[in-house]
Order: sequence, then structure tokens, then C-alpha cells
Amino acid sequence: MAAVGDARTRRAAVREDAATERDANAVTRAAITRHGGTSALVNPARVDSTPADPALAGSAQVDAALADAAPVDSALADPPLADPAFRADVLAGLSRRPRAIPARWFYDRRGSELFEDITRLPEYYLTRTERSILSAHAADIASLTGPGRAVVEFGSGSSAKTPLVLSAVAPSAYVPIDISGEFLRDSVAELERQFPKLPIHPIEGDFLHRLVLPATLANQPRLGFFPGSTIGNMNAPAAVDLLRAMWETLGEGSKLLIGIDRIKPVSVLIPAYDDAQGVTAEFNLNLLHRINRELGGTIPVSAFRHVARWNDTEARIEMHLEATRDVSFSVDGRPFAISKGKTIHTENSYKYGPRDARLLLRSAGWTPIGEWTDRAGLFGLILAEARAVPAAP
Ligand code: SAH
Ligand code: AVI
Repeated sequence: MAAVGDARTRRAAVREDAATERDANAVTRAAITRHGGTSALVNPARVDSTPADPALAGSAQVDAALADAAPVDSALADPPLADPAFRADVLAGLSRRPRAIPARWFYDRRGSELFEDITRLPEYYLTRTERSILSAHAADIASLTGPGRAVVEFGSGSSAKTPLVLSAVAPSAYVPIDISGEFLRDSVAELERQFPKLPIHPIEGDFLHRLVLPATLANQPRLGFFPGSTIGNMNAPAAVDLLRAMWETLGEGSKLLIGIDRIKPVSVLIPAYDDAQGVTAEFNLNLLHRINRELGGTIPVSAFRHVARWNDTEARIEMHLEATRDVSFSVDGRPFAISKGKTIHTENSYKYGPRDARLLLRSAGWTPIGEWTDRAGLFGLILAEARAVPAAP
């Protein structure tokens, strides 16, 4: 079991665990619970690295990368230990065409802080709208869920909306799951102050992987909580896979309270993802800083700009980082080049109509039993139940 000390110790533990997993295909575990001894799955790293683009293998590019090396965070004498899954995703993502890096890597400590800043922006309607729906309908939600459930939150972040749910549903325990470990611990400390009698079992890990809930929750009914429209950051197959995995983790008869952002005019959507103060741009560009810091990258961050686009066919906001000039750099010693105008695709944020959202849930065995929205219909909050899929007629 990995001890949970400072960030460096934890990353080292995760790294060891990943090596163990590669060797023995074992599930790795660590605990970060204040209730002592309860185990929880921690970030079993994937090692599905894709080979580098052979077109970039020439020494001319290596020379260009060295010549172009800008003053970067990697100049730090003692860079933090890298998560092997982060390294694999970045190297594969920069090698494929179109270039794309999974959005979950936004969330180092700085990324989590920047996301919190985003939630307070006037243009970012999602957070305040969802919170207003939760406040207005907490009693209805509680009467449909019933008391005494263990609340399991996926991508809990600051847990800022959680008190609204915990106060309403009289939970038996709370299990926040997040990939952003330091931030998770700070959020838990704050919740412990607010709910001193509530058992809290945080899990630092990737909710896309198999999760094992603490054994003490074995016989407790569960309520999954997945707010913020984080489900929108996955494409439909990945979203269905995740919802199915949640079904398996939580079990038949469990409930899931999920926030899903709705399709709306582009004039509202674009500013929400490209705000006037440039906070979303900083959030997006922080991914490059993180690569430089943790993977020994030499990316000249100032040669990239934040781009947010609406893709109507796919019903999604896309975030990209666009090169404003031809750039060459290296990551983890591997050379890369990006021509002016080309982008790294960093995030999708899918938006759903109410029927699409319900269909998505049903596709994964979740039957909607309650639904709430705001007056303008900007955002949907759905309560669903894990039922065995009925036989088709
Ligand atoms: N639930 C909060 C935060 C949403 S931001 C809210 O509604 O405001 C998305 C959160 O999910 C971040 O805290 C991020 O660290 C976490 N996250 C993103 N991908 C994840 C993954 N694959 N596994 C675990 N946590 C993830
Ligand atoms: C976490 N997730 C739901 C946010 C979203 O709206 O897609 C992340 C985000 N990206 C840019 N702004 C906020």
C-alpha cells in the first residue's frame, strides 16, 4: 500500500505501482482516508504508448528543437516526478494526427485552481446554474434518493457543490474521487470541518479505470454524484463506458445524480470557453507548462494561443492550442515540430439536448427518475437509477 505523504512521495508511489502493474498486471492500491486502513484504487497507469511519428525522427529536427529551446520550466533543478500515464498520453498525443492530449491532464494543482477561477467567471454559466438547480430542488432530490446512502462523487474537484447534496440527503459516508490529488486533500479537509461526523473516504485516482470502493461501504446503498457536466468531456462511446463502469462500481439499485450541460446558442457557448479575462486561455496553456515541468519539455508556451470552437456536427465545444509560428521542441528527449496554424486538440465539451442526455444514460443501464433545469433551460440535472436492462419487446 502506498503511503500518502507529500506530492512527490505520492507520485513516486504511483510510479512504483505502475511498474508493479506492468510486471504482474496487478491492481495497485493506496489509501488516503482519515478513517485508517481503508484501501482505494489509485491511478493504475496505462502504458498504451503510441510510437513516435517516424517523420520526426531525423537529426535535423533534433537540432532545430535544441536551437528553438525557449526558457522553460524544465530548467528547474529538481523537476517533479512524472506520472507514466501522463508521459505516455503526451508522447502519443503529439505523435498522432490530428494532435490531441486527453483533457484529464489539465488538472495538476495549478489546473485545478484555474478551473475554480473559471467557475467564478461571469461567462461560465455552468457552475452557478447547476448550483441554483441543486439549491432549488434539494428536497425533491432527497425524497427520491432517500436517506442513508454513501455518496460517491466522480471528479469532485473543490467539492464546492457537495454540501448542497450532503445536507439534503443525510448520507452515511462520502467518497470523493479525483485525479488531482493535492487539491482533493485540501477539499476534503474543508468538508471535514463542515461535516465533522461524516465518514469521508477520498480516492485519488482516474475514474476511467476500475475503482474499488472502501470495504466499509459494502452493504450501504449508494448515490453517485457526477456534477459539472464532466461527462461532456468524453465522447459518446467513452461516456457510455464510464456510465457502465459507474453502474458496476455502485451496483444495481444505486442512484446517480448527474449534471449535463445543454445545447444553446453559440453566442453563449463561445464566451463561456473563451472569456474576456483570459482565464480559460491560461487553463488551456497550463497544460504546456505542465508538460515542460513534469516531462522535461522545452515547449515555447508563448508560441501557442488558446482557441475555442463550436463543432455543430458533433455538438461540442473544442479547445485547441494553436501554434502562432513554426515551432520545434522536445518532450522527454523526443523531438516534435508543429507548423504555424496547426493545433493540439486539448478538450471536447459535448452539449446534450434533454432527450439525448436521457438516451445516453439509458444506454448504460441508468433509468432517469427525476430531472430538473433552470428557468432558461441552460443546464440539466438528472437523477437516474441503476436497473437491470429490461428485455426488448
Ligand atoms: N465536480 C466539480 C469539478 C469539475 S472539474 C464541479 O462540478 O465543479 C472536473 C474534475 O474532474 C476536476 O477536479 C478533475 O481533476 C477531475 N477529473 C477529470 N478527469 C478525471 C479522471 N479521469 N479521473 C478522476 N478525476 C478526473
Ligand atoms: C470540467 N468540465 C466540465 C469543464 C467544461 O466545461 O467542459 C472544463 C472546462 N474547460 C474549459 N472551461 C471549463
